[in-house]
Amino acid sequence: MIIFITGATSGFGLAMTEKFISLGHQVIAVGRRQERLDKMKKDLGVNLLPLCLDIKNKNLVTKQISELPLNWKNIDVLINNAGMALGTESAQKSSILDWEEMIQTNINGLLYCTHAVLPGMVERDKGQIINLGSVAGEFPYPGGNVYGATKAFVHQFSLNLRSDLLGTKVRVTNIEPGMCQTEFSEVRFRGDITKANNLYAGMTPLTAADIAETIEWIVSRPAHLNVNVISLMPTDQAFSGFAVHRS
Ligand code: NDP
Ligand code: 8X3
Repeated sequence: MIIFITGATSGFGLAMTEKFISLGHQVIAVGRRQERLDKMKKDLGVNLLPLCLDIKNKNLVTKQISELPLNWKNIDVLINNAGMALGTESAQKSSILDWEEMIQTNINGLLYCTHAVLPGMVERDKGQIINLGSVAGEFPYPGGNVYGATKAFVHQFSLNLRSDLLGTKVRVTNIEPGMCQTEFSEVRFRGDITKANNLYAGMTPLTAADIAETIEWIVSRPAHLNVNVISLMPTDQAFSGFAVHRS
């Protein structure tokens, strides 16, 4: 299979790339950091096609996907994984630039990739799209404001895609993980490694390997079965009750 993975240079994307290559698939690995892509190419070999691409750039996404080499063109699986949270400040203290960056990446970037790949899947009547949502798209928490809202978009867009694709063999899944230790929190806390590590202190988070295994399971389900949504959390994470302010 040909598997197109955005955000392949770190975390979930890197773990998925390694897993799918080890299973003999071809992987198109997308990320912005060229040096990481070069190292991946060296480590993973001919079944890896590195694509240095910022998914926020609509024209470049369209161009690079339309110019894929012939033997890489017929994408079987699109994994819209690239994304980020920036900050945990309350909405009234947040930076509008952070909000825009999250919307442009988690929503617009995902849409550009989907829009470029989906018509080919429908034409071939075969394909699978897996979107990385989050528990933050379902459950609110302080400081989750725009990040959670972008993931709520991913949830509903995934379900709406299924509605449009009924009658085709194209499948869509939204996977919604909870806390998982990758570079995610380093990005969220702007490189403050201590703050990022403290988030996982005294608990056992999910790992990128857990997500890669789950996605491999989704991809290997038979063609008649669509996994709509998967929500998964560390056993050490759960929900909270309503907050009440008392004066
Ligand atoms: P990482 O920070 O480890 O990886 C994020 C990846 O996205 C990197 O490879 C980064 O590569 C890439 N990326 C970011 N922006 C762009 C862009 N504009 N264009 C192309 N690539 C981009 O985080 P995770 O692996 O943890 O996160 C992956 C996804 O999972 C995200 O959508 C995140 O919101 C979601 N998620 C994460 C959870 C967690 O707790 N870790 C839980 C739930 C969901 P580069 O910088 O090279 O471009
Ligand atoms: C990230 C998961 O629980 O940190 O999407 O919001 S959480």
